[in-house]
Amino acid sequence: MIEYNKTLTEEQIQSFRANGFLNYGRVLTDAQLVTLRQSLDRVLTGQSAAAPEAIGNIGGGAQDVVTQVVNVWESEPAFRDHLANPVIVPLVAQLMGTDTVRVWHDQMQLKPPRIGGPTVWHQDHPYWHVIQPADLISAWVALEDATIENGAMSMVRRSHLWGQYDGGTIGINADFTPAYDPAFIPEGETVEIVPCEVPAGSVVFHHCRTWHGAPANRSENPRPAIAVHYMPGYTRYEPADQTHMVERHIHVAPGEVLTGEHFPTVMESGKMVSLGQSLESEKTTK
Ligand SMILES: O=C(O)CCC(=O)C(=O)O
Repeated sequence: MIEYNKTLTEEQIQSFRANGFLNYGRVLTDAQLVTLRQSLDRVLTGQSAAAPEAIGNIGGGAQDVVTQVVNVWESEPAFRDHLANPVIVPLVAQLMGTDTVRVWHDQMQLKPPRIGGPTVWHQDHPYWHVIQPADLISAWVALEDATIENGAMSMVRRSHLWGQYDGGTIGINADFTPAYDPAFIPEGETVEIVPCEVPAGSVVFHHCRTWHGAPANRSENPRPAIAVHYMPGYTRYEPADQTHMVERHIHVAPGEVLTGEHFPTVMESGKMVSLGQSLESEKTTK
C-alpha cells in the first residue's frame, strides 16, 4: 500500500472548482512514457494479448482521422498500471474531495500527423447518464508534447457550472471555436477558451461537465493521449434513456454503487490500491 499523498495546493483545488479544469503538469517519468508508447504500438498493430473494448476511427473520414481506443487498460499491463498511477490518483481524490476512487473507463483519442481530425466541443456526462451523480473527473495525459498545432485540448472556463448542454455535443466552427446556442450561456458569463498546451507526460484534469475540444492536427507530429475517467466511490448505476458501450459489464442492481472487475477501485478509504489487489477483491465479492 502507498500512503495517500496530499500534493495539491489549496489554490490549485480552488482553481479547479472555479474553472472546471486544472493544467497540472508532469506526472509520468520518461521510462513510463516509453513503456506506454511501446504498449500503444502493440495495441495499434494487433500484437496485444487481448483486444480493447473498442478501437476505430471516430473522426470525420480519411482526412480527419481520430483513432479512438476504449479500455486500452484491458489490453496492455502498462495501461492497467497507469489507471492506478500513484501520482495521479491522489490528485484526483483531492480534486473530488473523496477518499475512494474507481475507474469508469479509459479512452485514447489519437490524432495522426497532417490528417488528425478535431475533437468536437462537448461535455462528457451527457454520454454517461447511466452513472450518477455528475461528479466524475478525467485525467488527460499527453504521451507526446501537445501543442495547438497538433491538437492540444482546450477548455471553456467555468462551463462545468452551467448545467447540461442539450445532448452534450456543443459543435465546432471552422475556426475551432464552439458552435453554441447563445441562449444557453448564463447571464453575465462569457465563453472563454483556454488552450492547454502541455509537454509529454503531463496531465490536464477536467470535470465531466466542462466544455472541452481539441483542434485538428495538421502538424508533422502525432498527438497520442490517454484520458482516464475517474468516478468518486459513491457513484451509482442508474439505467437511463441511453446506453453506453461499457454498460454490458455492469452487474450491480440499479441504484447501487457501481463496482465490479471492469470498474477497478484505485483508492479505498484514502489508501492506494494496487490494481491486481483491487481486481482480485472485486472478483471475490461478486
Ligand atoms: O483527446 C481528446 O482530444 C479528447 C478527449 C476527451 O474528450 C476527454 O478526455 O473527455
